[in-house]
Amino acid sequence: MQPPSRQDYVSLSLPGLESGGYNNSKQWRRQSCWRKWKQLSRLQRSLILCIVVLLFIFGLATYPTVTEHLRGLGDGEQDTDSKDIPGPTFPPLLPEPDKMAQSALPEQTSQRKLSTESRPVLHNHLQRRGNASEVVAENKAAVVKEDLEEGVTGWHGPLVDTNQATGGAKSKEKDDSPDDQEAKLPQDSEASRLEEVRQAFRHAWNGYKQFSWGHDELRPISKTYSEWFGLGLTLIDALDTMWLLGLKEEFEEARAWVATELTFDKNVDVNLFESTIRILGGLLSTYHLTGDALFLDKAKDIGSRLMPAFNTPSKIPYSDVNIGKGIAHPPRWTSDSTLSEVTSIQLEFRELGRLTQDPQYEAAVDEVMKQIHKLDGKQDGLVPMFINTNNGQFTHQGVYTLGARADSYYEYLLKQWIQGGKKDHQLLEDYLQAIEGVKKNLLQKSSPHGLTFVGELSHGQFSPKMDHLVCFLPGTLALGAHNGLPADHMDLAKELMETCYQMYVQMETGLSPEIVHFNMHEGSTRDIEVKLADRHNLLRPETVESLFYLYRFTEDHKYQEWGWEILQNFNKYTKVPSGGYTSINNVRDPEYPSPRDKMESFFLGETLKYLYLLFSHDPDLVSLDQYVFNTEAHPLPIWPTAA
Ligand code: DMJ
Repeated sequence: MQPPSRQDYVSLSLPGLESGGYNNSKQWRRQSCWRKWKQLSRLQRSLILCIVVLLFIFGLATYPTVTEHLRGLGDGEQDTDSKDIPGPTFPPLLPEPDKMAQSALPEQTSQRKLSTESRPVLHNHLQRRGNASEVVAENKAAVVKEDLEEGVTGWHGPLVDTNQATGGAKSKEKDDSPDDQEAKLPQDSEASRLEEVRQAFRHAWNGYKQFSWGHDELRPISKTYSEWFGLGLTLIDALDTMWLLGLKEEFEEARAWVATELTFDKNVDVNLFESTIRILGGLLSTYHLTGDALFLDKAKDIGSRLMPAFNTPSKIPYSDVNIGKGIAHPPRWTSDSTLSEVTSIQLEFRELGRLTQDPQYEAAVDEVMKQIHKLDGKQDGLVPMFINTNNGQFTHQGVYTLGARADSYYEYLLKQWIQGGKKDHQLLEDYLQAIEGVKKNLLQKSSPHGLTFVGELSHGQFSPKMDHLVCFLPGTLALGAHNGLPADHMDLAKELMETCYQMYVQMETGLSPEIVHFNMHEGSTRDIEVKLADRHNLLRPETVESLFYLYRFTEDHKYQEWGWEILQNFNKYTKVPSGGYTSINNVRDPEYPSPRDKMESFFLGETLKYLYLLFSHDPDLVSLDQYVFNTEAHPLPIWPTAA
């Protein structure tokens, strides 16, 4: 058969393409547009120009800074050399839930010293109620309409009278004297606050149980669920929280689901980092707290199924793995992995390696750290946000942040050093250098009140933008100081803790937005600005996490008070009457914070756990000298020092 001749094809003639090709075509289109424009009336032209100008102004007002366009999943970090791994030995198991719940309802609050520090001379949200943005009012109507169309009738703002109960928000309108503080801390405050967290957990759990049992995340407003990996993410993330809170019944029903329903033999793509910190971390931690081998078996299963991620030309892991097929791949649009994601899986895989005595796990994650330790492209210990899985080189160089895509790299440098018995000097050096890098490049003071904050650097240009995610840093700095690192780390931790608290207290709902920008110009009237696109709150844990560390190490009750206020505001603005808590769109509108209809698994895995630990006066309830928390708040044992 003859191949078709050129004439067999249909030929299309387009005006402008026939005689002169692409350039003439463009010219033709330009002329045609211009003719059409001239045919419009003056009014029509003015209207179009107005719309273009408005769109331009709106675009400028909401255009994301340095890293926001790259924003996505998590954070990360770490490094280490292979070590001699001693046979598994465990720190003492914690008491059974019932017993623990009782021992956590004690009487010795008076032994603790009361803070004599006065309150920060800054704003509180009660004083700023009138400042909600006008734009919010416009948005509100649209959202209410949308919710009504979806059949949402149960949402309202306040559910809890913030003036009730002990201490907290009410007294913030004046500076506290020591007497005031004493008044806020009756003998039973610890017990009642712990019970309040348990109630919050039960409420969240009831929503999950009713509407999303066995699925990944609760959508509490629409009373359904969302699936991410299809692995019961919230249930697994919440296991050790239930154990620690003494919620035995809830724990047992969740355990039964893990025993009978949970299977990883599924044709699903999971994100390596997220499934490591939430699932592998959650199972390992629950195994250590309970001694129940079911959780270790499940941890081994998911751990081995994640390993194909490390089969890359560079040994820098891909972001995604199909755990059923054993095939890993990068995201569709790039062969890069996120820095924090490849450097915040080390605590978990190292522990899995120790428990199984299988060297492949630690070797794989150590290799990542070794490569990153050696790479060029860091600035004073600060790392770029992406790394290429083919050639193992940093990409998108010149952008440095402690927020999304880099955060837990710094956290895991310190925590791996602690996990391994403080022997790996390379990890320690990288951590110390990075903190010096933060001080030199990213630390600034706001105006007018001089809040210390951590901004971002993009190709030499400083941006006063700070993610809520950065609020892990006060806790990490305090943990380092507790482990013998320079005392000025603790000073910085306290300053940043104050800033993170102000990110809550200066909002009308008393809840922090996802991102803030700090004013640095003399004459500014307020320290913190929030862009329209950044006003959401996802029920994130970082601030209450740091409050927990700060309280543990200083015993200053003000940190408990701050956490108490935050819990009350979560109850007031994010609790959904039919069950569960929801992330919200607008922390600046106390009348209608606009629910997003999602309860992230970390609200149960992290936020409520850290609040519970913050309100407990028992330093042995997950001792920080025996356990190190992974970046999803799952405690893993600090390895016994080899003899
Ligand atoms: C969690 O999954 C982890 O804390 C992670 O390190 C950062 N993001 C969320 C919580 O905000």
